Amino acid sequence: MNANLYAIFAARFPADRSACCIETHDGHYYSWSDMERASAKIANLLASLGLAPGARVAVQVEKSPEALILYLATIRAGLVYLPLNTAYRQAEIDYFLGDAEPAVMVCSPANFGWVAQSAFKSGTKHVFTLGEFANGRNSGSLLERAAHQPDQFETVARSGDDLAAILYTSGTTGRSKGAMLSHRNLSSNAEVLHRYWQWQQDDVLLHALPLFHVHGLFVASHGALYSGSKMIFLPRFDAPQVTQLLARSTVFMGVPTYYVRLLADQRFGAEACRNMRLFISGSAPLLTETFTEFQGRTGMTILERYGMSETVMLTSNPVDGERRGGTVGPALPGVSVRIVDAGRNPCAAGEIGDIEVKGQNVFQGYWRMPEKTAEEFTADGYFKTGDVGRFDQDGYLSIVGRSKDLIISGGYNVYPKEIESEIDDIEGVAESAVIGVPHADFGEAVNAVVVLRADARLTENDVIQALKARIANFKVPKRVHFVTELPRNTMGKVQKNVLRERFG
Ligand code: MLC
Ligand code: AMP
Repeated sequence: MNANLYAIFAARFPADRSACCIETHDGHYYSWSDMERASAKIANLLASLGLAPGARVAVQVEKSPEALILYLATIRAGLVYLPLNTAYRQAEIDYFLGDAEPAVMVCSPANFGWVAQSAFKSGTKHVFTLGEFANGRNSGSLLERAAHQPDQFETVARSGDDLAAILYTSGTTGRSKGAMLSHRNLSSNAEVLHRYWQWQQDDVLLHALPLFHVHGLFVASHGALYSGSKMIFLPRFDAPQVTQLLARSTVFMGVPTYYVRLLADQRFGAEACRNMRLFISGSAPLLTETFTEFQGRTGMTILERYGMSETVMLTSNPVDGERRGGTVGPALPGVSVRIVDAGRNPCAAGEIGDIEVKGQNVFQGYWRMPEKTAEEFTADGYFKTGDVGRFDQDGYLSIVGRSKDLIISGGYNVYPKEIESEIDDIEGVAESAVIGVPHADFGEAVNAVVVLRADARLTENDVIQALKARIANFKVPKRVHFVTELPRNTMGKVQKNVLRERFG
């Protein structure tokens, strides 16, 4: 049997291919047959480039049904999909292109000039654009090129272990690492979630998440594709629009910020949710206050689950059975999750330790980093998540912290080390420390604490503007605090807890 993820989805598409697969916020409909034909055309175009098996297709485009079709076409053609956050700036893109050496890069028309330059410099031969261009001219349009291709394509045979996607996740030390996910990693997780969350073909998913991370692409889109269910696509999360469209939906997924923003609108309540079956939250901790307020306002209980780029989904609260606030539920069927202490001994229920995981969902390793990969796995094959938690007596997991120095802001991961090196490169900065502080909307906000050189005259705004030119906006500190020295322990390590207490 062909283990290609696309073949697995296609075998489950509704028998009536004229049914709606995607409806957009502005009233366009894409049938299942449109998805098949349009992905065949793009797959034919990609195949015509004569790429080696396993070649990477890097994509940094705005969200649209065509972006999802491009993803499906890439998988269908047996190539490896590499999605990139639209917020990434040139220096970040240069790094990904240099590290992943994609054969193809697809970007937004507005970025074509600089992206093409970066791509050609790093040896990427094919650069296409996808999306609308303000002044009508669109060099390298992928859709124009694909329009002349046949609308039938035989999905390339892949084994379960072949790579389907690489997702870059930032490293606690140094640069980002590409997590390599196989067709089986993705299909096994889609299948488990389909059953566990009781997806039905007549479910309607309101899709408001970005398409370049696990949550929007592999959890939300895969859920609907695997179940043959319709999606209502929003280009981005917008609370009033979501409130209005929930009446025609049955499933919604979001990061905790989405729920905080929905609740901030007094018009949001039980009436808006009258048709809803399931609200799912993940990517960052959902505060118990949000969980409880949501229950009070809507009569519905948010289902919280836990996952990461390297492992897709690990645990989830149940659909039937108790959904416990402050927990991410039990391990999913077929996924083995354990907690170990500092001596690597298993922890008893109630004891806090490191969370480790094993299963078909766990990735194939970091792209071209065999040593780093080896470090992150135990001798008996468990992946060290870098999260810290405890199981209760009933096997429900609570995440209580992280052993990795990571900030999660509005569901996006920010690694302090990366921001600190960017700040330290600014003329006049002696040293810096980056911390996460509680934030009502984003959960955590990035803050920087900076020590200037004796003669430097930098302001908070100078630091912020310098960073905005180099790194994605969501990584830029919301506040910059100046101090004369950083607090250190006897080993010389910066005491971030002291800084968090002072500035949080
Ligand atoms: C935008 N900004 C952010 C931000 N998003 N700053 C910090 N954290 C964020 N998450 C910046 C903007 O660039 C802008 O900067 C300012 O904050 C205000 O923007 P906004 O208009 O309020 O932001 P908005 O466009 O509404 O975006 C917020 C958001 C978005 C929450 C809707 O960030 C979002 O969709 N997050 C979802 C992330 C996600 O999909 N995570 C899944 C990862 S997968 P300025 O300077 O211009 O004012 C994963 C695995 C798993 O973790 O388990 O799922
Ligand atoms: P990413 O690398 O973007 O895939 O982010 C994965 C990280 O997000 C995990 O290692 C966790 O730290 C965090 N995460 C995901 N889901 C949850 C959740 N429900 N609660 C708390 N943290 C979460």
